[in-house]
Amino acid sequence: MLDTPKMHLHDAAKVVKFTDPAFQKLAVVGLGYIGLPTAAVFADAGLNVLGVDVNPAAVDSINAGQPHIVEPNLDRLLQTVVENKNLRASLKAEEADAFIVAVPTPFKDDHVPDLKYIEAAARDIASSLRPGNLVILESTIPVGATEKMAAWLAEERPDLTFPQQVGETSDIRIAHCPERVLPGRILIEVIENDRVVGGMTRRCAERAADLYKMVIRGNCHITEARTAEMAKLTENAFRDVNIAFANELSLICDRMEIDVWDLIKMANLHPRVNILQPGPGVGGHCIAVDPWFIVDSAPDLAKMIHTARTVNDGKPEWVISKVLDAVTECGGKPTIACLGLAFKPNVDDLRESPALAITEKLGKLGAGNVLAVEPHIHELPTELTDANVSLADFDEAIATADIVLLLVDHAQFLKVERSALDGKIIIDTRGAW
Ligand code: SAJ
Repeated sequence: MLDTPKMHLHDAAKVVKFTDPAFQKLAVVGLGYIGLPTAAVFADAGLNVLGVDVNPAAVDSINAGQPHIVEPNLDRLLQTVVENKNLRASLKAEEADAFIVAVPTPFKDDHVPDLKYIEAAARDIASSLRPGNLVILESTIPVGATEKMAAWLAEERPDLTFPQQVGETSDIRIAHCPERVLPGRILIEVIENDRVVGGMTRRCAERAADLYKMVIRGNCHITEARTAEMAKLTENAFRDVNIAFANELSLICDRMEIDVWDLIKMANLHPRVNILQPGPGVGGHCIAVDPWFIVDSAPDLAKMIHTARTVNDGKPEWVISKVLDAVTECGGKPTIACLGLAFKPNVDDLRESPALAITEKLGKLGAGNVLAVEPHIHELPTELTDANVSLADFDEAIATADIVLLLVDHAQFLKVERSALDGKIIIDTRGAW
């Protein structure tokens, strides 16, 4: 279970250890899970922050002091910085001293990264650039994308000089500083974590580090932009490969009639072994996506990274086959309670969620009466209603279910009375019960 963040409203202001008069106004482009907390933390440290987003509903909600995403303590922080006028949201960029771009980088159907949002953001901020400005790209990107952003900016502003043209003497400084925060702990990690700061030149990196030092407690580690790009992808690919190892073990153990969680507990007693946990698959917009950027850059070499993606992406189908075996055992049309839709415990984020995909497929197959329990949402996404899945309350779902499928180990699910599960077929994909 995630720790409850203990952040106080003005923690960010208290950690100011460096103020730089060159940075009075900051524009943050992309107000999602990373951009909005980042903008709020800089605003809380006293900067005049403009948040920019293409979504009018998000802009209106933020200007009313209400986050459009769920993240512990963000609501209180946002309310404070909007009320004290340090943060304002807009559909359009304006002049600023520094710009942070934190827009999504999805991939296309063939797993090729799609930089269209970065290009749009670059072209949007270009008209607001002045000599001396710093532009930081925080989005997770394939290697070389910072240089591409710099090229789009230069194309729009032939009157300014950029690092790729004149090196250290450029009018505009450009750096890549990947975010590394964990959803559910964003307001803590955005301040505590060390940052990898990759500059297109050394001075670019130093200016970017100067900006982050205004709010972070962690250290800034300076490197080249391409190394920073690859570092972020490597961190998530490392985790993906390690989760794939655990997921592969879970299939092997199931066939060999060994309890995989007990096995991992035993193996992890070794001082140099630390196996992660198997689950229904890997979700979220990071670990299930970023390794593909490495595969796309070096398909002939990234064999293990590719295989790990395949193992993790194959796990939902294996879970579905287990449920179908249970349906056959029950006979007729049993009630299947699918517990959890989010991509991991105690968050509301459904992006790339294996739990969602499994529930949808079970509904579509007509395997039974499929109930979804997700305490963090109020309405089912349309793909589930279209698949004849209904949203149910936890107690009601447990009471009526013949098959209980635990997909996400949300705190609420862990508190279930064991006797409530008597006589039901339990498929626990998280090893939580
Ligand atoms: N998972 C398992 N078994 C495990 C651990 C995780 O199946 O033992 C699954 C989760 O259920 C989930 C997925 O993996 O579906 C990813 O969850 P996560 O908690 O490992 O990571 P994210 O996606 O929430 O955040 C990751 C983090 N990266 C690393 O830990 C290397 C975070 O620090 C990054 O900032 C974030 O990606 C990002 O934005 O890239």
